[in-house]
Amino acid sequence: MIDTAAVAEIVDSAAKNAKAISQLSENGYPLSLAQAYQVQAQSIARRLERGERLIGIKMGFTSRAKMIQMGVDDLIWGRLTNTMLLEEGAELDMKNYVHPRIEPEIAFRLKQPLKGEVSLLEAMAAVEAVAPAMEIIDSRYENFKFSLQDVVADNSSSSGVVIGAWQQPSCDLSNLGMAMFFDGEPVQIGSSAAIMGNPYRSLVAAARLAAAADMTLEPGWIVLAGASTAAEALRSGVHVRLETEQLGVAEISVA
Ligand code: 0L1
Ligand code: MG
Repeated sequence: MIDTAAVAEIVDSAAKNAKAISQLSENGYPLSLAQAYQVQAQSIARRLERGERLIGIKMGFTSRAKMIQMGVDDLIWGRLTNTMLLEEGAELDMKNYVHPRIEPEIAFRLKQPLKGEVSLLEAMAAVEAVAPAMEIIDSRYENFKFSLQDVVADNSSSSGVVIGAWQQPSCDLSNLGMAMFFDGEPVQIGSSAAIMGNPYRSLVAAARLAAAADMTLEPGWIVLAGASTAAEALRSGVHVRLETEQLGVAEISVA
């Protein structure tokens, strides 16, 4: 019998103190996927008890590039809180992270609730605004190595999000060019098509997966659709810029 609350304390304190831990799966905590999501919920509950606020969810492993990069083969999701939101153009401080990486994404802001099995059209109708975004992922496991259960327990590596200007969800999102630059040099180039063929499909999956945790995607919430390319390791001093066809830019610097 695994004490999921005790495991939640381990991952929460690793995230809070930016200290790497060894993989749960290799150190006496062979979690099932359901238990891993329970640990995730309990560790985020600890953050909420400290005053943080839930602002949405992130979808993970929504592209083949990411699945191959991390050696897994299933969609996952995690919770976003207000302290993970970094102001666009702000400076990120490496000391708050273990070994952060950054990846290009598309963000949705909802105007209507979504829960359970919804159609693509229903998901589209629930979106108030869309924006170019970058997720900062920071696995709390040594060497960024984990099993599917490990990463889910660790809130699917979510640790930050930078969102560009919100805009009307009027353009077709199914094949937008996305290029991420470090100090003006392209480091990742891809297309929004890599996100499940169309980022709105990720929103459909988000509604279904969150419902399994009895969670409704609420109006005002942000849903990060997932990365269109592999992630890049951040380093001190670098300026990161994402350019997304039709949607514009999102930028951040590392101190
Ligand atoms: O696509 C994702 O956001 C997955 C994040 C979890 C795995 C990772 O840390 O790369
Ligand atoms: Mg991501």
